[in-house]
Amino acid sequence: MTATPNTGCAGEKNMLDGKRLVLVSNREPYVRKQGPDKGHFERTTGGLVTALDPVMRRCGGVWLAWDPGGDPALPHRFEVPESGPTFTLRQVPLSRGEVRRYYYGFANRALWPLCHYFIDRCHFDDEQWNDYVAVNRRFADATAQEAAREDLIWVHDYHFCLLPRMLRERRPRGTIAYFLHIPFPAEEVFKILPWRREILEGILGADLVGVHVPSYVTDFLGCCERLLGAKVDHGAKVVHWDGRQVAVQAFPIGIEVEEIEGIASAPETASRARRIRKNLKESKVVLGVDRLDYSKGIPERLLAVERLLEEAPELRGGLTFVQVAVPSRTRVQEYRHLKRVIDELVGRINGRFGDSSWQPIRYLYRSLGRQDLIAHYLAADVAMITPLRDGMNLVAKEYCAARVDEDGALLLSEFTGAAEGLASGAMLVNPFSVEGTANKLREALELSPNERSSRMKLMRAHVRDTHINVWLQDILLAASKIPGADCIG
Ligand code: GDG
Repeated sequence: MTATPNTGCAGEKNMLDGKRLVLVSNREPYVRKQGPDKGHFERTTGGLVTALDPVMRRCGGVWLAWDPGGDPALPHRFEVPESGPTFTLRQVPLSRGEVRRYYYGFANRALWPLCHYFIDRCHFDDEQWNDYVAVNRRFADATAQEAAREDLIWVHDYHFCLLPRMLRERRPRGTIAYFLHIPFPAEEVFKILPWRREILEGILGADLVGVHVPSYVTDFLGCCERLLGAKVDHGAKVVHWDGRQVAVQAFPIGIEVEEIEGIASAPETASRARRIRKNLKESKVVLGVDRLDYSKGIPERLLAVERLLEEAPELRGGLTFVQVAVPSRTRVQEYRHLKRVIDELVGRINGRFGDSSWQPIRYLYRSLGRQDLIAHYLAADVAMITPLRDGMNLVAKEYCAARVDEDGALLLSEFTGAAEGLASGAMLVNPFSVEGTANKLREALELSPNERSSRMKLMRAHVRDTHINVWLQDILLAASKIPGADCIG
């Protein structure tokens, strides 16, 4: 059953029935500013925070997150956001060594590449695993301190696969939900992980396991059945484990559509979009926006743009590819290497085709302000969102929400969760094929205004139907139906 979009706070609060939401994620929603303004908080960037901050602002409760390099002697509970506090941020201090081994190590050099099918990038290291266990345990203790018996505990993402089980040991009758923001891979890939059993058992401490799309549900159930020997009801999508029933469901995450539409409709955003186009000499604009991550397929995308410029010389001088790459995980070797690869490719392509008045690639290695980002969405003729693998991809949805003018084409990788819902309007591509992507890009650039508009209308309708409120309410509804739930409903 799907909730009605935009019922907002009232619907969610009813489902929580006065109980609190205790949310756990690695990334903090607000971070203390550096420099003279130190002591104040600003919101962080990234898919998870973009999705969950509005939820917590509406529902209230406690959000536990890491404090990397944090001093355990300093205060770790704050009311946020500063402009009008609605929830508590509880920071869990981690030492630099723990951050190195748990976060940059096991989470981002074992689980992240594994779940995104980059087997050759996986590093399995016992020390990193040990710190992953220790940090999950620290969070289990902190969460148990914060959560009353009847609260709904909601654990997020691959950093905390062990946490549901650890919390179950501390709260045998508590209600625990878990949501994985990245893909759950096929069994043949997942079984490579030396700690596959511990990870599955950890997640199965939850009552409700949420993933983005049905294929991840199928893969997770298959792993529980064949790698753990658990009894699985594939029809009901339930794992029988440890005397409990664990429901596994797809909840495709969405965005706060009105926030984006509001910014996109503001006259200043439209005039910023016009300035962007003017600065690009009114050429056709193709846009990529990603964290700088190998899963996002940025080099492959650059190669496709290069191929198109080779094959369609008439586009030279009249097409600009703008790539916004937000710095990410810069302490991980693979990410530093990727940055060098991209720098070199951009240089090579600009050197090869550019001249004193035109550069085919504009590469912005930084995070843009929210309004500037949305102005870029509005300025683009084509958004080129071609990850090699992506759990969902919120940028694709934000691009459609921003197109209040119902214009703009979307070139979307078939290996994103977003492709399942946006397929009717997007042009789907296999990003591993340079030639195929170049051809599709050309087709996208040549779509008639009518075709662009009818495709965009379909995609905007889907984005509205899968609003972040729908995601939240569907999860709360599913949590309220957990047999024997002490909380909600
Ligand atoms: C993970 C999963 C899943 C990006 N550049 C700027 C900026 N952003 C914001 C976007 C968007 C978010 O970052 C990126 O979200 P994605 O979903 O595209 O990707 P991940 O960060 O990898 O997120 C992903 C997501 O979790 C949610 O479950 O969809 O599959 O990998 O919101 O707007 N924001 C600003 N400036 C930028 O330059 N202000």
